[in-house]
Amino acid sequence: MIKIYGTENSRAMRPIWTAEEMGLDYELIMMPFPPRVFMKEYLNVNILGTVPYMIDGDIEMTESVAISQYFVEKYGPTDLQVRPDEEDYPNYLNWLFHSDATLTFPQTVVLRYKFQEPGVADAAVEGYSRWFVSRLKLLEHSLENKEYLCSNRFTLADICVSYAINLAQALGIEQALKPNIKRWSENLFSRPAFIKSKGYKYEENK
Ligand SMILES: N[C@@H](CCC(=O)N[C@@H](CS)C(=O)NCC(=O)O)C(=O)O
Repeated sequence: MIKIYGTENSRAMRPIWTAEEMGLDYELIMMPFPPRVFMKEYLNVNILGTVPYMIDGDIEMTESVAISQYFVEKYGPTDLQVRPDEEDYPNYLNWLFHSDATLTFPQTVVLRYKFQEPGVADAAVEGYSRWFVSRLKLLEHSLENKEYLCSNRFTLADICVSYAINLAQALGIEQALKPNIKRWSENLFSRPAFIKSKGYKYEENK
């Protein structure tokens, strides 16, 4: 059975949300954050100590977007996947990579220095918050008169990109909620599969 390791509100939400949308059968192991500090034995499972981590038979993966893409391609067919013969396929790929390499990356710096090591690098919190907000220009522009990012339907691109907006809210980067992004993300965040994936918590001594 598929096994996903995660922590609350982390990038593990991408594959968890995807699995919930697809109705996949999977085992979820929720941990305290960061697990490399509060659950050191996790380093024996994932040498990086990061989440998500996914095991499916002999397959082990560490990247939230790649795991989500693996689910739709391996366990589809599903409309979450935009296929290579669809017009929006290049766009879809671009959004999948953009979601983590361009959007979540600066947020990681904010998370670390705003909440985990406050006072150590306040200028980085300020600078990378601004970096993140300025990188949202493409998203805000692309959502003009559109309900979804690709192919006029809800896809993995919406899941992977909107996770960064969910994280922005958790990090207190309110400038992220530009009008189109706000409308689009509110719609996505009302989906039962999103609500379920956000609700998974670590429970001590469970
Ligand atoms: N690019 C990876 C990054 C994974 C990652 O850094 N996850 C964060 C949580 S969102 C983490 O595990 N941080 C804890 C740590 O670095 O110890 C992905 O998309 O899955």
